[in-house]
Amino acid sequence: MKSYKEKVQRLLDEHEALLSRKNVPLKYTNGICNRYEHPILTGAHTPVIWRYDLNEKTNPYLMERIGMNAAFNSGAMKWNGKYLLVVRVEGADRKSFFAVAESPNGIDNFRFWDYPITMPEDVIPATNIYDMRLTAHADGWIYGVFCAERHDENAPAGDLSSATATAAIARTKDLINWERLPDLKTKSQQRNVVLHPEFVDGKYALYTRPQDGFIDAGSGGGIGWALVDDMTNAEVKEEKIIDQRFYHTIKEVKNGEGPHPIKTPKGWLHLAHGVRGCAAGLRYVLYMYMTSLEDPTKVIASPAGHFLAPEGEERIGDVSNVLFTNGWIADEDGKVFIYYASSDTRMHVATSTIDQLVDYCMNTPQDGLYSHTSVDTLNKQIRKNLEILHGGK
Ligand code: M1P
Repeated sequence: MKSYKEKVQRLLDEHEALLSRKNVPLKYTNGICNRYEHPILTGAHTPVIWRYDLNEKTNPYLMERIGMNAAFNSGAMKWNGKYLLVVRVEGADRKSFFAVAESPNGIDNFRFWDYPITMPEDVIPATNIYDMRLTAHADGWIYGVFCAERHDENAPAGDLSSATATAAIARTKDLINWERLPDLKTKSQQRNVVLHPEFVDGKYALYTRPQDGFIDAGSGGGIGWALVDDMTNAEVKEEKIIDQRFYHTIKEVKNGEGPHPIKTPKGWLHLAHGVRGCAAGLRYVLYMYMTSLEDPTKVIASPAGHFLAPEGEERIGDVSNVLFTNGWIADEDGKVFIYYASSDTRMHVATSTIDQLVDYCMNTPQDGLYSHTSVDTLNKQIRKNLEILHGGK
Protein backbone atom coordinates (compact mmCIF):
# COMPACT_ATOMS: atom_id res chain seq x y z
CA MET A 1 0.00 0.00 0.00
CA LYS A 2 1.54 3.29 -1.13
CA SER A 3 1.64 6.25 1.22
CA TYR A 4 -0.04 9.51 0.20
CA LYS A 5 3.38 11.06 -0.27
CA GLU A 6 4.41 8.21 -2.59
CA LYS A 7 1.22 8.59 -4.61
CA VAL A 8 1.87 12.31 -5.05
CA GLN A 9 5.46 11.57 -6.08
CA ARG A 10 4.20 9.08 -8.67
CA LEU A 11 1.91 11.75 -10.14
CA LEU A 12 4.79 14.20 -10.34
CA ASP A 13 7.13 11.60 -11.89
CA GLU A 14 4.61 10.58 -14.56
CA HIS A 15 4.00 14.22 -15.40
CA GLU A 16 7.73 14.91 -15.64
CA ALA A 17 8.16 11.91 -17.98
CA LEU A 18 5.50 13.39 -20.29
CA LEU A 19 7.04 16.88 -20.21
CA SER A 20 10.59 15.74 -20.86
CA ARG A 21 9.68 13.31 -23.68
CA LYS A 22 11.89 13.94 -26.72
CA ASN A 23 10.13 15.01 -29.89
CA VAL A 24 11.59 13.95 -33.22
CA PRO A 25 10.67 14.99 -36.76
CA LEU A 26 8.60 12.49 -38.75
CA LYS A 27 10.59 10.81 -41.51
CA TYR A 28 8.15 11.80 -44.26
CA THR A 29 8.29 15.39 -45.45
CA ASN A 30 6.77 17.03 -48.54
CA GLY A 31 9.79 19.35 -48.74
CA ILE A 32 7.80 22.29 -47.39
CA CYS A 33 7.86 21.59 -43.65
CA ASN A 34 8.40 18.82 -41.10
CA ARG A 35 5.79 17.53 -38.71
CA TYR A 36 6.86 15.96 -35.38
CA GLU A 37 6.07 12.68 -33.68
CA HIS A 38 4.26 13.99 -30.59
CA PRO A 39 1.92 16.87 -29.78
CA ILE A 40 3.85 19.50 -27.82
CA LEU A 41 1.04 20.31 -25.37
CA THR A 42 -2.18 18.67 -24.22
CA GLY A 43 -4.45 19.09 -21.19
CA ALA A 44 -2.26 16.49 -19.47
CA HIS A 45 0.77 18.80 -19.76
CA THR A 46 -0.82 21.37 -17.44
CA PRO A 47 0.86 21.39 -14.02
CA VAL A 48 -0.14 18.82 -11.40
CA ILE A 49 -0.49 21.74 -8.94
CA TRP A 50 -3.30 23.15 -11.10
CA ARG A 51 -5.31 19.97 -11.23
CA TYR A 52 -4.80 18.32 -7.85
CA ASP A 53 -5.23 19.45 -4.29
CA LEU A 54 -2.14 17.81 -2.79
CA ASN A 55 -3.34 17.99 0.80
CA GLU A 56 -4.23 14.55 2.21
CA LYS A 57 -6.76 16.04 4.63
CA THR A 58 -8.81 17.90 1.99
CA ASN A 59 -8.23 15.42 -0.87
CA PRO A 60 -7.83 11.97 0.71
CA TYR A 61 -8.52 10.11 -2.57
CA LEU A 62 -6.04 12.27 -4.47
CA MET A 63 -8.70 13.17 -7.01
CA GLU A 64 -8.22 15.59 -9.85
CA ARG A 65 -10.18 18.58 -8.50
CA ILE A 66 -9.89 21.00 -11.43
CA GLY A 67 -9.91 19.19 -14.76
CA MET A 68 -8.01 20.60 -17.77
CA ASN A 69 -9.66 19.54 -20.98
CA ALA A 70 -7.38 20.90 -23.71
CA ALA A 71 -4.39 23.06 -24.60
CA PHE A 72 -4.61 24.56 -28.08
CA ASN A 73 -4.68 27.75 -30.26
CA SER A 74 -1.50 29.38 -28.92
CA GLY A 75 0.16 32.70 -29.66
CA ALA A 76 3.96 32.48 -29.87
CA MET A 77 7.11 34.57 -29.51
CA LYS A 78 10.81 34.23 -28.68
CA TRP A 79 11.46 35.71 -25.26
CA ASN A 80 14.83 35.83 -23.50
CA GLY A 81 16.10 33.02 -25.74
CA LYS A 82 13.12 30.75 -24.94
CA TYR A 83 10.28 29.66 -27.22
CA LEU A 84 7.15 30.94 -25.54
CA LEU A 85 3.54 30.04 -26.18
CA VAL A 86 0.53 31.88 -24.77
CA VAL A 87 -1.70 28.85 -24.75
CA ARG A 88 -5.49 28.69 -24.85
CA VAL A 89 -6.09 26.31 -21.97
CA GLU A 90 -9.64 25.03 -21.64
CA GLY A 91 -10.82 23.69 -18.32
CA ALA A 92 -13.31 20.87 -17.87
CA ASP A 93 -15.78 23.70 -17.14
CA ARG A 94 -15.42 24.80 -20.81
CA LYS A 95 -13.86 28.15 -19.87
CA SER A 96 -10.73 29.12 -21.73
CA PHE A 97 -7.92 31.16 -20.21
CA PHE A 98 -4.36 32.04 -21.15
CA ALA A 99 -1.21 30.48 -19.72
CA VAL A 100 2.42 30.74 -20.77
CA ALA A 101 4.40 27.59 -21.61
CA GLU A 102 8.08 27.78 -22.50
CA SER A 103 10.57 25.48 -24.16
CA PRO A 104 14.35 25.71 -24.56
CA ASN A 105 14.30 24.41 -28.17
CA GLY A 106 10.78 25.06 -29.54
CA ILE A 107 9.95 21.40 -30.20
CA ASP A 108 9.73 19.67 -26.83
CA ASN A 109 10.04 20.21 -23.05
CA PHE A 110 7.29 22.82 -23.01
CA ARG A 111 6.53 23.71 -19.39
CA PHE A 112 3.76 25.95 -18.09
CA TRP A 113 4.64 28.78 -15.76
CA ASP A 114 3.23 28.16 -12.26
CA TYR A 115 0.34 30.61 -12.62
CA PRO A 116 -1.93 31.23 -15.61
CA ILE A 117 -2.31 34.80 -16.88
CA THR A 118 -4.69 36.92 -14.80
CA MET A 119 -6.19 39.01 -17.59
CA PRO A 120 -7.88 42.19 -16.37
CA GLU A 121 -11.53 42.45 -17.41
CA ASP A 122 -13.08 44.94 -19.79
CA VAL A 123 -16.04 47.11 -18.65
CA ILE A 124 -18.40 44.30 -19.65
CA PRO A 125 -16.74 41.06 -18.52
CA ALA A 126 -16.36 38.39 -21.22
CA THR A 127 -17.65 34.88 -20.52
CA ASN A 128 -14.81 33.31 -22.49
CA ILE A 129 -11.49 34.58 -23.86
CA TYR A 130 -9.30 32.77 -26.38
CA ASP A 131 -6.92 32.62 -29.38
CA MET A 132 -4.39 35.32 -28.53
CA ARG A 133 -2.16 36.72 -31.28
CA LEU A 134 1.06 38.17 -29.85
CA THR A 135 2.78 41.12 -31.50
CA ALA A 136 6.00 42.70 -30.25
CA HIS A 137 5.20 46.05 -31.85
CA ALA A 138 7.61 48.74 -33.05
CA ASP A 139 6.13 50.99 -30.32
CA GLY A 140 7.89 48.87 -27.64
CA TRP A 141 4.82 47.07 -26.21
CA ILE A 142 3.90 43.40 -26.59
CA TYR A 143 0.23 43.32 -27.59
CA GLY A 144 -2.14 40.42 -27.18
CA VAL A 145 -5.24 40.60 -29.37
CA PHE A 146 -7.81 37.89 -28.62
CA CYS A 147 -11.46 36.97 -28.91
CA ALA A 148 -13.83 38.04 -26.13
CA GLU A 149 -17.06 36.07 -26.24
CA ARG A 150 -20.23 37.17 -24.46
CA HIS A 151 -23.78 35.84 -24.41
CA ASP A 152 -25.87 37.68 -27.00
CA GLU A 153 -28.22 39.77 -24.90
CA ASN A 154 -30.58 40.10 -27.90
CA ALA A 155 -31.06 36.33 -28.13
CA PRO A 156 -34.63 35.07 -27.51
CA ALA A 157 -35.37 33.94 -23.96
CA GLY A 158 -34.07 30.43 -23.38
CA ASP A 159 -31.41 30.68 -26.13
CA LEU A 160 -28.25 30.12 -24.15
CA SER A 161 -26.06 29.45 -27.19
CA SER A 162 -26.10 32.71 -29.14
CA ALA A 163 -22.98 34.73 -28.51
CA THR A 164 -21.05 37.73 -29.78
CA ALA A 165 -17.38 37.87 -30.73
CA THR A 166 -15.28 41.00 -30.18
CA ALA A 167 -11.56 41.66 -30.57
CA ALA A 168 -10.12 42.29 -27.10
CA ILE A 169 -6.77 44.06 -26.69
CA ALA A 170 -4.21 43.96 -23.90
CA ARG A 171 -0.53 44.88 -23.67
CA THR A 172 2.42 43.93 -21.51
CA LYS A 173 6.16 44.27 -21.10
CA ASP A 174 6.76 41.00 -19.23
CA LEU A 175 3.90 38.62 -20.17
CA ILE A 176 2.90 38.53 -16.48
CA ASN A 177 1.33 41.94 -15.89
CA TRP A 178 -1.20 42.90 -18.56
CA GLU A 179 -2.90 46.22 -19.16
CA ARG A 180 -6.34 45.69 -20.67
CA LEU A 181 -7.30 48.24 -23.31
CA PRO A 182 -10.84 48.83 -24.59
CA ASP A 183 -12.13 46.23 -27.05
CA LEU A 184 -11.82 47.09 -30.73
CA LYS A 185 -14.70 49.27 -31.93
CA THR A 186 -16.02 48.01 -35.23
CA LYS A 187 -19.33 47.80 -37.12
CA SER A 188 -19.44 43.99 -37.23
CA GLN A 189 -18.49 41.16 -34.93
CA GLN A 190 -14.80 40.21 -35.15
CA ARG A 191 -12.58 37.22 -34.51
CA ASN A 192 -9.01 36.50 -35.69
CA VAL A 193 -7.90 40.12 -35.39
CA VAL A 194 -4.10 40.45 -35.56
CA LEU A 195 -1.82 43.44 -35.04
CA HIS A 196 0.82 44.04 -37.75
CA PRO A 197 4.25 44.51 -36.10
CA GLU A 198 5.19 47.81 -37.83
CA PHE A 199 3.56 51.21 -38.19
CA VAL A 200 2.08 51.78 -41.64
CA ASP A 201 1.71 55.42 -42.67
CA GLY A 202 2.30 56.27 -39.01
CA LYS A 203 -0.68 54.17 -37.88
CA TYR A 204 -1.27 50.80 -36.25
CA ALA A 205 -2.40 48.22 -38.81
CA LEU A 206 -4.82 45.40 -38.04
CA TYR A 207 -5.77 42.26 -39.93
CA THR A 208 -9.48 41.76 -39.27
CA ARG A 209 -12.19 39.18 -39.96
CA PRO A 210 -15.55 40.91 -40.12
CA GLN A 211 -18.41 38.48 -39.51
CA ASP A 212 -22.19 38.81 -39.51
CA GLY A 213 -22.75 36.34 -36.69
CA PHE A 214 -20.77 34.53 -34.01
CA ILE A 215 -19.98 31.54 -36.27
CA ASP A 216 -21.13 32.68 -39.72
CA ALA A 217 -19.04 35.09 -41.71
CA GLY A 218 -22.26 35.72 -43.68
CA SER A 219 -21.91 38.66 -46.05
CA GLY A 220 -18.67 39.51 -44.23
CA GLY A 221 -15.62 37.34 -44.07
CA GLY A 222 -12.32 37.47 -45.84
CA ILE A 223 -9.18 38.78 -44.20
CA GLY A 224 -9.53 42.54 -43.81
CA TRP A 225 -7.06 45.36 -43.21
CA ALA A 226 -7.67 48.49 -41.18
CA LEU A 227 -5.47 51.34 -39.97
CA VAL A 228 -6.10 52.72 -36.48
CA ASP A 229 -4.66 55.81 -34.84
CA ASP A 230 -4.41 54.62 -31.28
CA MET A 231 -4.38 51.16 -29.68
CA THR A 232 -5.64 52.59 -26.37
CA ASN A 233 -8.91 53.48 -28.11
CA ALA A 234 -8.84 51.41 -31.28
CA GLU A 235 -11.61 51.93 -33.77
CA VAL A 236 -11.98 50.48 -37.26
CA LYS A 237 -13.32 53.25 -39.47
CA GLU A 238 -12.46 51.75 -42.86
CA GLU A 239 -11.84 48.10 -43.60
CA LYS A 240 -10.53 46.68 -46.88
CA ILE A 241 -10.69 42.94 -47.65
CA ILE A 242 -7.22 41.86 -48.79
CA ASP A 243 -7.69 38.07 -48.94
CA GLN A 244 -11.10 37.05 -50.25
CA ARG A 245 -13.14 33.89 -49.89
CA PHE A 246 -13.93 31.97 -53.10
CA TYR A 247 -16.50 29.36 -54.08
CA HIS A 248 -15.21 25.77 -54.05
CA THR A 249 -11.89 26.51 -52.40
CA ILE A 250 -10.46 25.68 -48.98
CA LYS A 251 -11.68 29.09 -47.73
CA GLU A 252 -15.19 29.01 -49.13
CA VAL A 253 -17.02 29.42 -45.79
CA LYS A 254 -14.55 31.64 -43.94
CA ASN A 255 -10.89 32.39 -43.36
CA GLY A 256 -8.82 34.18 -40.76
CA GLU A 257 -5.28 35.51 -40.32
CA GLY A 258 -3.08 33.26 -38.16
CA PRO A 259 -0.16 34.92 -36.36
CA HIS A 260 1.17 38.28 -37.60
CA PRO A 261 3.11 37.96 -40.88
CA ILE A 262 6.89 37.46 -40.99
CA LYS A 263 8.91 40.10 -42.88
CA THR A 264 11.17 38.62 -45.58
CA PRO A 265 13.22 40.37 -48.30
CA LYS A 266 10.61 39.20 -50.84
CA GLY A 267 7.48 40.28 -48.97
CA TRP A 268 5.35 39.62 -45.89
CA LEU A 269 4.81 35.90 -45.35
CA HIS A 270 1.32 35.06 -44.05
CA LEU A 271 -0.14 31.96 -42.42
CA ALA A 272 -3.93 31.70 -42.14
CA HIS A 273 -6.80 29.24 -41.76
CA GLY A 274 -9.45 28.47 -44.33
CA VAL A 275 -12.78 26.77 -43.69
CA ARG A 276 -15.11 24.81 -45.93
CA GLY A 277 -18.32 22.94 -45.22
CA CYS A 278 -19.03 19.29 -45.94
CA ALA A 279 -21.39 16.53 -44.76
CA ALA A 280 -19.09 15.94 -41.76
CA GLY A 281 -19.27 19.59 -40.70
CA LEU A 282 -16.67 22.35 -41.06
CA ARG A 283 -13.16 21.46 -42.19
CA TYR A 284 -10.35 23.83 -41.09
CA VAL A 285 -7.00 23.79 -42.90
CA LEU A 286 -3.98 26.12 -42.92
CA TYR A 287 -2.87 28.05 -45.98
CA MET A 288 -0.25 30.68 -46.84
CA TYR A 289 0.00 33.84 -48.92
CA MET A 290 2.38 36.79 -49.31
CA THR A 291 1.87 40.55 -49.46
CA SER A 292 4.07 43.33 -50.80
CA LEU A 293 6.58 45.14 -48.55
CA GLU A 294 5.71 48.44 -50.24
CA ASP A 295 1.95 47.90 -49.99
CA PRO A 296 1.03 45.31 -47.34
CA THR A 297 -2.56 45.23 -48.64
CA LYS A 298 -1.41 43.84 -52.03
CA VAL A 299 -1.31 40.04 -52.30
CA ILE A 300 1.75 39.01 -54.35
CA ALA A 301 1.65 35.23 -53.92
CA SER A 302 -1.22 32.88 -53.29
CA PRO A 303 -0.41 29.18 -53.53
CA ALA A 304 -3.43 26.98 -54.23
CA GLY A 305 -5.01 24.82 -51.57
CA HIS A 306 -3.88 23.94 -48.09
CA PHE A 307 -0.42 24.16 -46.60
CA LEU A 308 -1.31 21.82 -43.71
CA ALA A 309 -4.50 19.78 -43.26
CA PRO A 310 -5.44 17.44 -40.39
CA GLU A 311 -3.68 14.06 -40.55
CA GLY A 312 -3.89 10.93 -38.37
CA GLU A 313 -4.80 11.70 -34.76
CA GLU A 314 -4.96 15.42 -35.63
CA ARG A 315 -8.32 14.69 -37.29
CA ILE A 316 -9.96 13.74 -34.00
CA GLY A 317 -10.79 15.81 -30.94
CA ASP A 318 -13.40 18.01 -29.32
CA VAL A 319 -14.03 19.76 -32.64
CA SER A 320 -12.79 17.23 -35.19
CA ASN A 321 -11.26 17.93 -38.62
CA VAL A 322 -9.73 21.23 -37.52
CA LEU A 323 -6.24 22.68 -37.80
CA PHE A 324 -5.89 26.19 -36.44
CA THR A 325 -2.87 28.45 -35.98
CA ASN A 326 -2.18 31.71 -34.23
CA GLY A 327 1.53 31.44 -33.48
CA TRP A 328 4.87 30.99 -35.22
CA ILE A 329 8.47 31.96 -34.46
CA ALA A 330 11.18 32.84 -37.01
CA ASP A 331 14.69 32.41 -35.67
CA GLU A 332 17.55 34.61 -36.80
CA ASP A 333 19.07 31.75 -38.82
CA GLY A 334 15.85 31.54 -40.88
CA LYS A 335 14.33 28.48 -39.15
CA VAL A 336 10.58 28.78 -38.65
CA PHE A 337 8.60 27.05 -35.89
CA ILE A 338 4.95 26.77 -36.88
CA TYR A 339 2.68 26.18 -33.91
CA TYR A 340 -0.68 24.71 -34.80
CA ALA A 341 -3.53 23.08 -32.91
CA SER A 342 -5.53 20.05 -33.98
CA SER A 343 -9.25 19.57 -33.46
CA ASP A 344 -9.44 22.18 -30.66
CA THR A 345 -7.63 19.71 -28.41
CA ARG A 346 -3.81 19.77 -28.57
CA MET A 347 -0.79 21.73 -29.84
CA HIS A 348 1.77 20.61 -32.42
CA VAL A 349 4.88 22.05 -34.04
CA ALA A 350 6.09 21.86 -37.62
CA THR A 351 9.43 23.32 -38.74
CA SER A 352 10.56 24.90 -41.98
CA THR A 353 12.69 27.84 -43.12
CA ILE A 354 11.89 31.29 -44.47
CA ASP A 355 13.52 30.32 -47.80
CA GLN A 356 11.40 27.18 -48.13
CA LEU A 357 8.18 28.99 -47.22
CA VAL A 358 8.87 31.87 -49.61
CA ASP A 359 9.70 29.37 -52.37
CA TYR A 360 6.47 27.49 -51.55
CA CYS A 361 4.42 30.70 -51.81
CA MET A 362 6.10 32.10 -54.90
CA ASN A 363 6.36 28.90 -56.94
CA THR A 364 3.30 26.84 -56.06
CA PRO A 365 0.67 27.35 -58.76
CA GLN A 366 -2.32 29.51 -57.87
CA ASP A 367 -5.86 28.17 -57.72
CA GLY A 368 -7.44 28.73 -61.13
CA LEU A 369 -10.85 28.14 -59.50
CA TYR A 370 -12.00 25.54 -62.11
CA SER A 371 -11.30 21.85 -62.69
CA HIS A 372 -10.12 22.60 -66.23
CA THR A 373 -7.58 25.19 -65.02
CA SER A 374 -6.28 22.68 -62.47
CA VAL A 375 -5.80 20.13 -65.29
CA ASP A 376 -4.00 22.76 -67.43
CA THR A 377 -1.63 23.52 -64.55
CA LEU A 378 -0.99 19.82 -63.99
CA ASN A 379 -0.35 19.18 -67.70
CA LYS A 380 2.26 21.95 -67.84
CA GLN A 381 4.20 20.33 -65.00
CA ILE A 382 3.89 16.83 -66.48
CA ARG A 383 5.20 18.06 -69.88
CA LYS A 384 8.19 19.76 -68.23
CA ASN A 385 8.97 16.67 -66.14
CA LEU A 386 8.75 14.29 -69.11
CA GLU A 387 11.19 16.57 -70.92
CA ILE A 388 13.61 16.26 -67.98
CA LEU A 389 13.18 12.51 -67.60
CA HIS A 390 13.12 11.48 -71.24
CA GLY A 391 14.70 14.46 -73.01
CA GLY A 392 11.53 15.32 -74.90
CA LYS A 393 10.84 11.81 -76.27
O1 M1P B 1 -13.59 25.28 -33.74
C1 M1P B 1 -12.69 25.72 -34.73
C2 M1P B 1 -12.33 27.20 -34.51
O2 M1P B 1 -13.53 27.96 -34.62
C3 M1P B 1 -13.39 29.37 -34.48
O3 M1P B 1 -12.59 29.93 -35.49
P1 M1P B 1 -13.16 30.79 -36.75
O4 M1P B 1 -14.09 31.80 -36.30
O5 M1P B 1 -11.97 31.30 -37.39
O6 M1P B 1 -13.82 29.79 -37.62
C4 M1P B 1 -12.70 29.74 -33.17
O7 M1P B 1 -13.60 29.49 -32.12
C5 M1P B 1 -11.44 28.93 -32.94
O8 M1P B 1 -11.00 29.12 -31.62
C6 M1P B 1 -11.69 27.44 -33.15
O9 M1P B 1 -10.46 26.73 -33.09
